[in-house]
Amino acid sequence: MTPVLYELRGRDDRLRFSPFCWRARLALAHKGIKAELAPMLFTDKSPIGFCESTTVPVLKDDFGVSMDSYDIFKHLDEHYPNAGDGPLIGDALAQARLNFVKVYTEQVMAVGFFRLVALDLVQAIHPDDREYFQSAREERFGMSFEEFNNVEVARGILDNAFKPLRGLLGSQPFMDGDAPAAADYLVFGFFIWAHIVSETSPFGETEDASDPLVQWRERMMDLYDGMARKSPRACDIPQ
Ligand SMILES: N[C@@H](CCC(=O)N[C@@H](CS)C(=O)NCC(=O)O)C(=O)O
Repeated sequence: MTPVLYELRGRDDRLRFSPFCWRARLALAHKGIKAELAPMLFTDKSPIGFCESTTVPVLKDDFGVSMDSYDIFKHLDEHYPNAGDGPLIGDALAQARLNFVKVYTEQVMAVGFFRLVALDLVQAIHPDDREYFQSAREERFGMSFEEFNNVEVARGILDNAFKPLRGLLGSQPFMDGDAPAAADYLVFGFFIWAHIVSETSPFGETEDASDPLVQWRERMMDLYDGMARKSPRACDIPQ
């Protein structure tokens, strides 16, 4: 069968911004695997009703069903080890180190991105999903989106969170070395999420083209025939 990647869609079917689904998309592109992209709404999970998951991405292929972005990396390495650009993760030692990148990304950096784009994100989400999404996240954060969305606070978090990335990318082009792999996709998922839903830059009012992190983001945008750069943004599609 053609592999199918179930992913979140926004108010327009062309708006595909989920950071976790982007990880899976990039991992499939890395392996040179063409998948069918199947959309899902937060409030209609029937497309993934065949499995236990309540979240996307979900990948279904000849080898089974994988229900989490990180598990999709592992699944692809297990079943398509040498396809495309080779391993996403590598050996057990590499995986143990990658776990740190995942935790750092989701627990430190992601919060900054979320506080930067929360209100724009709600506008990018499908109208049927807005109330569900906003109330679930407001409960999780213990504050309204109007309070949570704070560009100054967000940039403070991101300035700190970006320091280790800049330190690394000052001496190598990708987080995984000379070429991109799982660590790059784990982190970049959040950059492309913010880029698709919002015009607010994570770097401040002006971006410094000599910043190694800005340069890395541009390289990531260009990967696989510019798939991230070509992805429609909310600002390009009228409400
Ligand atoms: N651990 C999961 C997280 C996936 C996740 O949270 N996906 C969101 C979309 S960005 C989702 O499907 N949420 C469904 C919901 O909140 O009901 C992964 O990395 O794949």
